[in-house]
Amino acid sequence: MLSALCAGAVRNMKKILILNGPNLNLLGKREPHIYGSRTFVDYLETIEEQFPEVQIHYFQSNHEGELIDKIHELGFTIDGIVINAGAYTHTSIAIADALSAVTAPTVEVHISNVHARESFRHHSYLSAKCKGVIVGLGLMGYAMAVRYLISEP
Ligand code: CA2
Repeated sequence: MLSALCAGAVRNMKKILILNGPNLNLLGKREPHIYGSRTFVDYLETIEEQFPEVQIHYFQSNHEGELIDKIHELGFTIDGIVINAGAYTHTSIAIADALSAVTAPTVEVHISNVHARESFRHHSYLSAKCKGVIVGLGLMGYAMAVRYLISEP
């Protein structure tokens, strides 16, 4: 009985996919002046504490196809996607197409203020497929995106 109740509660939890692209596995280990000194796995614990009512799925890959496969795998069943596609943001029509194909609403996040950096970082192929974009607010941008996505009816 109790396990049936627990299973029901888990089924009713909102589910969010956080997707990080290439080189974001180096967060906290290199270039702290740009990306801060915290690892993402450490920050993920903060997000999970902040949103105990949300099931967070986290996936990081340095490979475009793996990111697309994960969007296909979860993008029809979850409540939202938070994506920082790293440098693929500025190059990948394929990831943009995958986001268009699935039903989950998406928020694009960038840790750094891409508009204050090199001009090749100013254009995103993904933004037009997203509900919104959060740039330059550090890791907090991910929590803000989750907050928005779980507030969606
Ligand atoms: O600001 C962001 O979040 C970016 O998506 C980060 C990407 C960059 O290509 C985008 O233009 C903006 C790069 C991620 C590299 O991450 C590192 C983290 C630590 C050390 C080295 C790279």
